[in-house]
Amino acid sequence: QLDLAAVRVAAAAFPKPEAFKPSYGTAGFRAEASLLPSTVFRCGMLIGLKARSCGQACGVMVTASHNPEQDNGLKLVEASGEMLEPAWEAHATQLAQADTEEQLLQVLAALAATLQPADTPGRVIIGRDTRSSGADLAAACSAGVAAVGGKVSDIGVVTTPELHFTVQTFNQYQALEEQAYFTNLLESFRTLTAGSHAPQPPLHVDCANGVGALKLQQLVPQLQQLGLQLQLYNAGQGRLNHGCGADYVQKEQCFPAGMGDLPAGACSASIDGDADRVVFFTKGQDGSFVLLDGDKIAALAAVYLRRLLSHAPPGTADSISTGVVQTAYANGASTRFITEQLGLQVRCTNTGVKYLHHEAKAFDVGIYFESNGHGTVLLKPSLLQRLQDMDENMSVMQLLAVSRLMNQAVGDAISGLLLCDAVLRSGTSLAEWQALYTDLPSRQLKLVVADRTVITTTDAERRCVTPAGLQDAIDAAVAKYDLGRAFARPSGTEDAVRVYAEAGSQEAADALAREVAGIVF
Ligand code: NG1
Ligand code: ZN
Repeated sequence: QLDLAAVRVAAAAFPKPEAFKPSYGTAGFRAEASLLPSTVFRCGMLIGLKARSCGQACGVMVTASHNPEQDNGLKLVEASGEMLEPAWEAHATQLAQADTEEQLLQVLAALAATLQPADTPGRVIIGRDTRSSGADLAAACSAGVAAVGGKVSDIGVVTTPELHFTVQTFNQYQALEEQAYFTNLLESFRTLTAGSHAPQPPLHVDCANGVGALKLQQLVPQLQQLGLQLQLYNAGQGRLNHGCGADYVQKEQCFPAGMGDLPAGACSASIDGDADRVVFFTKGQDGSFVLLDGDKIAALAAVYLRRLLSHAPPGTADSISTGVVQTAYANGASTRFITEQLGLQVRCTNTGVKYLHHEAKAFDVGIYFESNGHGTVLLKPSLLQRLQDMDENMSVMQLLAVSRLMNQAVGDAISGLLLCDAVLRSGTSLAEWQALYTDLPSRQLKLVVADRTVITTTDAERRCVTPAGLQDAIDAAVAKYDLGRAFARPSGTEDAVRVYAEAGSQEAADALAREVAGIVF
């Protein structure tokens, strides 16, 4: 079933750099682009076999998201449009790390034996972001798919969520046109904003000089007709993710390049290099930088969905489970707001969207956002069916529109932008959004240590298991601070340990973070 001789010939064109040991991390593979041809070729073989085995389309996104231009990476996508099942990450790592041709063929043959690829060619939909290394890496990936007898549809430069959406909808409707993605966004946004299409003050968007700029530019005229004026910044002339983008804005807590001069109160947002994250920001009357991060977006979405559900036919809200999924990085004030003020359940998972997505699916309405702005709102198919069977009422139509606007496969910055804009038009002002709760002062530190793997964690990464004594020392430090909370965990994307601390004042949060960093070292 698998022509190993052909694989051997094809693989010879993509040798693995000797010392390179790639592994499938929190968000797929990531490295300096020149290291990656063998990895993407081999992942092409893996996902090609998976597509043949399930007889459906799977996907590959070539991107390194918020990392610098010289890096690249890839994320593998299931036929459902969701991220690769965690159990498969180990296969991808094993294949990517094989040192010799023999090892590579052995791993591949073992995979093929378990997968039993069918006679159908299967299909792999490949997309890439705007990085200059993307086209060659996509071609290497295509060669991998072809080497195992799979068929490729290269859809060129797209956002990460667009690729996920395309895989999901291709398997439903066999359509690959990009217009389907845009039409879905525009039509659901139109329904959500019905009755409020009068021109609003502009929404200023930092596009990180990435693929999001290309896609938003295409949407500008139609959004204008719906009353949304988008003003795009960092829209492709400058360096990707350099001094701009959602990651920079959230981590550095400052205005992105070219946006510091906006007037106080201007509603602004920042997306990342592959447009799967979004955070909002504005300028206070005193000129200060004010961040509305992923936690604030989750809170706004929760307020809005609770309102829509309360206007749905009697009994609907009571029979529906609504929950918010966060990670340990969620500001404690947001968790308290959602549980105490909104009365909704909050669950905490490990860092990484795949964990949040999985947990959110347990609710009828599952809202998940990482603090960095990566997330979405999921509505369970059984709930959608119930809503479709109900009499047409504005709230029911809007709930259905939320499920179409919000990417159901993965976090999507464009969906998030449009949802927040729709809510802001529905009666919650930017000032009210800011005032939902006040963030506890916090501090994040990144420590480069000899071996980050000596730290292992439990309880959604909030407590350390090893090395022995570390957690007791952190507990003792935290106990000294009013409203103190802190944790340390190894990063899944960088060779570093991350420390997070929050406390009653900024000085206290800084001091607690430093104290925990001292313990970790
Ligand atoms: P790591 O490096 O495991 O902390 C980072 C982000 C995650 C997630 C992934 C993937 C923080 C603290 N961590 O993971 O939230 O977005 O990258 O991009 O922001
Ligand atoms: Zn991203």
